[in-house]
Amino acid sequence: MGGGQYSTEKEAFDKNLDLTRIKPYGDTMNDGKVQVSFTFPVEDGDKAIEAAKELTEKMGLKDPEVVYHSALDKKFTFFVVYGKSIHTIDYTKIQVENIEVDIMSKEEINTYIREKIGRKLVILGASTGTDAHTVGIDAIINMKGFAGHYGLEQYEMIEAFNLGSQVTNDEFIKKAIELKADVLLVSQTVTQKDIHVKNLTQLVDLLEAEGIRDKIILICGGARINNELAKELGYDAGFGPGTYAEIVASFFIKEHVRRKGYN
Ligand code: B12
Repeated sequence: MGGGQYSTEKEAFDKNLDLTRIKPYGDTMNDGKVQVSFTFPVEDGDKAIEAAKELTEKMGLKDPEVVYHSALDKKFTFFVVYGKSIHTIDYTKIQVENIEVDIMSKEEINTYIREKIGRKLVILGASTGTDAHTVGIDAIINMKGFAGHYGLEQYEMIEAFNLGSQVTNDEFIKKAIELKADVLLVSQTVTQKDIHVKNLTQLVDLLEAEGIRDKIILICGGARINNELAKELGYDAGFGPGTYAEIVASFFIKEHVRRKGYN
């Protein structure tokens, strides 16, 4: 395997940043250095180490070095491999669907709801399906919030309900109907085997079957959720790491007003 992407040796050692051909940065520009870790379902030993090197070469890493290997069990071995990526990315062509939110303060949000909506907005949140992670949804809803940003329970013009974790989609919808929720906040943390996709999709299907999908602002969030995925799954918006209550509230109050045609 060689550095097939370079037309000249000079190019291989070019230390200038070229956004049309970015590479991982190790300790010098364009060195392409990356670290990968994985487990093979085989016994630790020379053969396993060679297999780990060959795999990382196939992944596009030049000069792979197995810097750590450890038997997890008789038949499983964990590896850490360093290598140089032969691939580059044209950063100027990358497009992501970001959510544009004009972030308002807690006070501005309360004033906006009072003046434009004239009643408290009802928010219902949960970590749904089999997902047991509550910290994310608590960060957004619970009074004390997260990282110095109060949660929605602190907002005078918001009535917020947090059902916690492992709430089935059926229970969630039942509660949404009972409370006449304006906004549903769904948290999903576990993404193994795409369980979040199945669960989030099922919620949309059930809301549609109940005939209430278009009456509700439907938002999901979690460490591996982004707006693009959320939209694809039929949600109004999706929020990832670093979200605070005021960010999501700034989005849903304006969306509510837009839909109701208030001005
Ligand atoms: C704490 C924790 C647990 C605790 C949870 C306790 C609790 N009450 O929540 C316990 C021990 C129960 C647990 C269990 C498991 N966990 Co766990 N856990 C974590 C851990 C260490 C931290 C997660 C966390 O609290 N983050 C802090 C919060 C604030 O961040 P956040 O969730 O991203 O939330 C922010 C944003 O994403 C966003 N957000 C989140 N939700 C929402 C919702 C809306 C509407 C909006 C707008 C925004 C939003 O806003 C938040 C604030 O900014 C992570 C590893 C890590 N370091 O991240 C693993 C991790 C999430 N767990 C993991 C796994 C696999 C599990 C288990 C399946 C393990 C097992 N085999 O049993 C079980 C899950 C069982 C189940 N049925 O769900 C994996 C998930 C891998 C994956 N991608 O699927 C992780 C990443 C660990 C790992 N590296 O493997 N876990």
